[in-house]
Amino acid sequence: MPEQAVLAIGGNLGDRQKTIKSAIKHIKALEGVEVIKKSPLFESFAATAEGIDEKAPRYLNGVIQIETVLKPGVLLTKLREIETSHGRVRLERWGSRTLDIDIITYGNLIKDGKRLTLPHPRAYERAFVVVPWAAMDPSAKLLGHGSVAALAEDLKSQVWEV
Ligand code: A4P
Ligand code: MG
Repeated sequence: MPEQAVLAIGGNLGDRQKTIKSAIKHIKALEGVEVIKKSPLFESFAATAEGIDEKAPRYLNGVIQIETVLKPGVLLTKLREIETSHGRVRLERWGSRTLDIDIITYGNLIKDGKRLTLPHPRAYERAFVVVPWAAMDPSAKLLGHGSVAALAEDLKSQVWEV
């Protein structure tokens, strides 16, 4: 049975909009994955290990809803390949990047593994995830945190539509 999953896509280096569009195209092209819905894109200041950095390049972020027959670990591997083919290099955690694709939810799966934690442990507190998600799907729920629209309401001042 296919599962519904929500993916968060973002980046703060290069032509951000072009990269996100291309990433979605590559996700669509994956065998066993269908893109069901796309959010509008929102801009925000970089969240770094030291807090919000207004001087760092700004991020552009969006989310998509997919339907997939791929297992979550396989999906993560495929998404990693798409990141790499779009120039992603991993230097430091939360460092600037051309493209980051995170799995926010995968069905109702709860998992805390070495490679994969589901739902994404920081999604609920990130404006750049919940605001686009609520715009895409006003009735969405995040396991353990309830209404995504309610989470977005509290955080919406941290992001702006471009
Ligand atoms: N991993 C565990 N669970 C997941 C999941 N559900 N989806 C592991 C994707 N990956 C998951 O990821 C680090 C590790 O998380 C991987 O080994 C993977 O197996 P990464 O992509 O290599 O590094 P990262 O993205 O720097 O780390 P992380 O922890 O995913 O960072 P976040 O929390 O996603 O933050 N500011 C703005 N404005 N917009 C952003 O999009 N993104 C980040 C990254 C920081 N600041 C930002 C933004
Ligand atoms: Mg990531």
